[in-house]
Amino acid sequence: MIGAQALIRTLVDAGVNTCFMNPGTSEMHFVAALDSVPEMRGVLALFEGVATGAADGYARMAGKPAAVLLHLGPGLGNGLANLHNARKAFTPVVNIVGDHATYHKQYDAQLESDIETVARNVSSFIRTSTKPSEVAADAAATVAAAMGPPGAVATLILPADVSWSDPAEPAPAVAPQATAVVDPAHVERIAAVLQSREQAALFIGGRACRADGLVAASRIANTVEAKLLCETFPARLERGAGLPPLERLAYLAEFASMQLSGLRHLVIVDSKAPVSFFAYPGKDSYLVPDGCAVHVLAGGGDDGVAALVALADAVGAPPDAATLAPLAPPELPVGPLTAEAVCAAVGALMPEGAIVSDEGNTSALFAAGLTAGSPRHDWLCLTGGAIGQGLPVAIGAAVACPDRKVIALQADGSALYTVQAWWTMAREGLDVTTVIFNNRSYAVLNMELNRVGVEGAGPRAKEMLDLTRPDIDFVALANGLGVPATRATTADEFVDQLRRALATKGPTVVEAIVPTII
Ligand SMILES: Cc1ncc(C[n+]2csc(CCOP(=O)(O)OP(=O)(O)O)c2C)c(N)n1
Repeated sequence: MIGAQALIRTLVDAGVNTCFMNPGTSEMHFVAALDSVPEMRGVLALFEGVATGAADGYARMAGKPAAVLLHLGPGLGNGLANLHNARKAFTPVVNIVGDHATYHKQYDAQLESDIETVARNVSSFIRTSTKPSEVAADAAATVAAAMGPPGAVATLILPADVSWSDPAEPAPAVAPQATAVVDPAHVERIAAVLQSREQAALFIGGRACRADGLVAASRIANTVEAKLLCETFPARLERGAGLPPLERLAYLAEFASMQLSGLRHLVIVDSKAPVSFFAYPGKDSYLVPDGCAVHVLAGGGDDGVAALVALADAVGAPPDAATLAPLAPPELPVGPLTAEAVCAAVGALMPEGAIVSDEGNTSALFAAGLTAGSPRHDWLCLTGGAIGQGLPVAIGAAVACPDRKVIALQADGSALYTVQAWWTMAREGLDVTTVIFNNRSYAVLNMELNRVGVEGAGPRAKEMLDLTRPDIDFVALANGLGVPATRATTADEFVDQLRRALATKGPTVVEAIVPTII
């Protein structure tokens, strides 16, 4: 076996059987080895940010990592923003970056660059494989590092000669570390704090946002009359009918401060104390109110769900004390097409088990409320604030869960960072309906212009936030990339088109022409 074959076989044996890629010359032996290890599914992306975002979406839904294959430093750089989002989501990603052959590096050829420096920004683990006989063990170690806990981006740099040389043989999987059990005495201490009945909130994130964590958290909140909040952009939130509803912390610090005001205790599970997204002149960055004590029940390496269950029992919460949302989808909208009408239609028509990739930005402001009573679904957020994640994450979710409908709620500006994702959806026949909110603007930045204290912004500044001249035709873009698409300008048209898109198995795009909400 050559190194590339042993590497791919090792990945498959460790459960990593999907690789999102955009390869180049230095990765040709990896590509060729796909035919000798047919259990590995290769998925071609036409831009590296699509591949990295897809790996993020895949692992959020599959609960195990995908691999990514990128071409040297420039390829890694192109994929960096979505690796950043994956890092913030604590998503396990096996990030394989091809490099020049070991003996070629000294010549500083055209594509030579410092890959490690680029990788360091997002990776919790970096290894450069130096021998074909070691590449399989390196791969097994990379998978284990990615799994954490918590999950992380682990980077394996793969020189071309390590890939093409023999002898190499597969290595056994390295057992990932178990999550740590939270000390029962710590749970008891926090239970006592909550039983004091001073104003408290549970603030949950990460794995605690899944059904079992939510049920335990809701039992606690109801029993001790605490608030239940989750982080602003959870990686994966299970929600809808039959699950506990909860408030997400608001994006705008002004609103987040209102949600947190008056608290004496904040109990954090698999998240961190809330801070403002950006600094604003004269405003607080740290959002925990003065006089509020922060108690970390469980961190990312701990079993936060088990800790929540233990805490629920410790405060004497009955097993059935959780609040469960009723099935109560909104009415279908009529009249003019607005962002709110789009969200209402999505809430009314969403099928059971849908997966929503939410990069609707300002236009999706109403989506949480209007889908709270929809059938049970998963909600995937923009964890790291680096836009261009929504469509790639939708790809990954659809590859991981081929029997579930994926709905990408997608703002127009953000869509265009990684719009090549539609081609991969078409190529792979992925069951994704993209709803484009075409508000012809970087709307949120218009608001931020005021919030950072700019006064009297002029037309030259506003021009930088405007997406007209020319207007962008998303139907033409989607068609050009192989995805059927329609455009709606009234609520009735949108409802009709969304209904048809959701009834179609395979990728579809519905472009909604909407005014900005700001
Ligand atoms: C990678 C990256 N580049 C730039 C930005 C800055 N940015 C934040 S929001 C935004 C525009 C968003 O516009 P759109 O996606 O159309 O959503 P809208 O604000 O109109 O709802 C930009 C450019 C970012 N967050 N991430």
